[in-house]
Amino acid sequence: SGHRTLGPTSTPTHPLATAPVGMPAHSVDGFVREFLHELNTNQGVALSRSSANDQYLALASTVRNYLMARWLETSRRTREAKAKTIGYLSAEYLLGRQLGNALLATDLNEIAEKGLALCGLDLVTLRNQEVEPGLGNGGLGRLAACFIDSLATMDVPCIGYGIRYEYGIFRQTFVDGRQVEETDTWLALGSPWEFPHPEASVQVDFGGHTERYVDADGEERTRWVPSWNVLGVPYNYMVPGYLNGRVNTLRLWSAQATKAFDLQIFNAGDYAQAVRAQTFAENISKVLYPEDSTPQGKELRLQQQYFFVACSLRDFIDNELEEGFDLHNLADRITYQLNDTHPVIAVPELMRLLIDVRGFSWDEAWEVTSKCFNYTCHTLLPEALEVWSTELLGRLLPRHLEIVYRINDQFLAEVDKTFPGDGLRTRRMSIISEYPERGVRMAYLATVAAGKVNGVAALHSQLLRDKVLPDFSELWPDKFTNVTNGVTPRRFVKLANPKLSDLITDAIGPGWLTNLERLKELEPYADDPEFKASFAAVKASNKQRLTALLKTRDDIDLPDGHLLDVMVKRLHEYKRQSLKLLHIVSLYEQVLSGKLPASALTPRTVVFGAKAAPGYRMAKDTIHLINKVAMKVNSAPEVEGRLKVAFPANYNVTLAEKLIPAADLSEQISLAGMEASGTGNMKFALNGALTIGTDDGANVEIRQLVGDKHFFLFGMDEPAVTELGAKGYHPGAYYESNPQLRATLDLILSGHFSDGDPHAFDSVVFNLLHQDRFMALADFQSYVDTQALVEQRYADQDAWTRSAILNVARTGYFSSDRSMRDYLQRIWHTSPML
Ligand code: GL2
Repeated sequence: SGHRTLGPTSTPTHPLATAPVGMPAHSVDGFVREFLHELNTNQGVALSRSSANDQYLALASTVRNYLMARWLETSRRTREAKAKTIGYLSAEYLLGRQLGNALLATDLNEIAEKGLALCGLDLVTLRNQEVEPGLGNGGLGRLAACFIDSLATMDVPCIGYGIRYEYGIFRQTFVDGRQVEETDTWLALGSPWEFPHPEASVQVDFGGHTERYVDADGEERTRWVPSWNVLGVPYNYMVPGYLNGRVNTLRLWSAQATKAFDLQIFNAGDYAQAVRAQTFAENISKVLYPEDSTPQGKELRLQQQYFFVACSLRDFIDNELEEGFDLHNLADRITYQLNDTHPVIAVPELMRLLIDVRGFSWDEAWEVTSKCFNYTCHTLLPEALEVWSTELLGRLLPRHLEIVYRINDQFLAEVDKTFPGDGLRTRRMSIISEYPERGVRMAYLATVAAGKVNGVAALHSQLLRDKVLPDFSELWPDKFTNVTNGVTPRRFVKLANPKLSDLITDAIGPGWLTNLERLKELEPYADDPEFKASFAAVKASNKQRLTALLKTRDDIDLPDGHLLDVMVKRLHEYKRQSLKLLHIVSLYEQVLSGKLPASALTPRTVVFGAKAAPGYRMAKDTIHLINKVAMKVNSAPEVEGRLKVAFPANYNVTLAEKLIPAADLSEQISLAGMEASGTGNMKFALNGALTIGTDDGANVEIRQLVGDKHFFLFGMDEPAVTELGAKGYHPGAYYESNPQLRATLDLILSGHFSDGDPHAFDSVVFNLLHQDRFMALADFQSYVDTQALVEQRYADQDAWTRSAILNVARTGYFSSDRSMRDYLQRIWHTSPML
């Protein structure tokens, strides 16, 4: 291992060889030349014989070429300045389509549109060819993508490290209303945004055992003797800043068999076995685990985690630092952000590198390691906190387990010094859990090693201190902090909502896209009749755009003039899609039974978008129920023109970009204390939807900023939830005492939505009636009452539009640029390059 020899072997004499890399001309003509050149030389086709895919790939390469010089220059500048880099370690990056963002970052949109038109091609059609890289599950993965966008835009050196899954999040389809998963073959038609570097592959070891030996200086040392290994091949992706000339790197690792690995077996004479070995190695980066917030503890997942982390640490030391750099000073050059517990195995890996490979003493290594990491926790669900059994960890990474034990010994000694004789506390705080099996609590390991530990919204960070890690926050109060999440306005305002963006620029001038607090300047326009009319027209136009998309994409008809009520997020019991469903069934039941004339309903279309983890039964049954209710409600003459349910399959970033700008009402209805932050909630508010939501996650901060009058709050708050839980929660009591709730559940139990089969939805309904861990029945009445307020408010379109404008004006805080500023100041202690 070590530094590779790079560059020419003798002094270059051609003037171009030492000049900065060139960039194609920023003109329609230059663009057309470059595009046709790419089509002809890269795709090997003439324009007249090119497919839409050829054209897309050539277009992507063309735009890429405009970023290339800046990318190489960014890397040169960063190295030269020896600037501190953010190493963002994340198992997920939910990037969304790349082309639109690259066009935006290079200011090439108009040029591309004109140039392609001169070639007889349509930019929008080609943009729609792109299959989004879905290398994440939900909010956590999308957050990582927003953060690296913001860092590039703010001129901060950052390398995003992760896994190049061959298959991303599954493609969801519905068969008879049930979710069916298909593989996501995002690489099948080519991947123009990546640059593989097989020559820079890194070997990653697994298994085997450890040995003690005495080195030349007479020191006792440990050596890991692994039993197998794989290669990590880096694939680089550009992360362009917005119009600022910076292009950072996202480096994703792909697993391959090492030569030695199959040669060994091949020499033993078993060719078929050698080929199987290849497959075995490549399995490591084959597929993204589709569980969101509920990991399954699979061995392959631990292999994935160690694989990408080991590659990433080695990569920075060997390829980003100058030769001979003294690793005692590593923290001056990199700060690693641990995106949840998935990359936490990096902590013992850095210790191992420093001690076993670089000859550091334990104390020297800990001194460095404990300065290099910070940890972000993204959950409050106990089942989401990863615990790896010591049996598995010891088998896969025996040296790392030893190191974890020693970190724990040293840590518990410190606890004992601070709280002498408090054995109970020591046991509570141990990184090693003993029940139900001996395991390593990755969140504890992260907390012990990290300089700072943060939650992702104010309420979440408070609950993290008080409920998840109370002993740790008592021991190290200053270690804990909050950074409220944010979203990138480049993708989720400018790209997703160009018409609103133009309207904003007309009103307050340019510059707000990189200084989103400036949206405040829109406040006076909330009372400007002309602006209000334009704002409403933008919303109407976004609805039409969505209507057209859903027609072609899903053959769904969106009615005109409805309140568009949207709930899009992963399907999870704590998020309470079932509560939204009860509201729909309740409205429908009241009309059906004659309690309410259909004319009393505000015309409303509810749109769901949600994937369920393939092994999560309750979530899948809920999807089935939603689809069955949709089928019935949508064909019932009683509510025709008044109530409609749409559930387009395969919700993803691409669909989100069309759905969110069209929405009137944003559903953020998790049980208080369960949603760490939410980020969809921010995207909706920024695009002028009003929120109906609980006092949970970032909803709390959204409501504080937009004001109570412009936010529909309902349900128990977190202390009330805790109190109800302590006193004993009995969902059946709500069923007994609330006639409308009873009629609603009874209608489902009657088989009305399941062709007369009364048992089809037993799992969902009986779970609500007898367990209801997330207290949907307790919040039901408050929810439907608040929905009635929504309808009253919507009846006054002028007041609604005013509130929508104020939502936009007051939510600039939720730019991920602001989140990054917070991390820079309070956690990373570094600043943009100037
Ligand atoms: C999540 C939280 O559930 C969500 O509330 C939060 O907004 C995001 C980003 O911080 O992280 N945690 C988690 O495991 N997933 C999330 O979306 N998947």
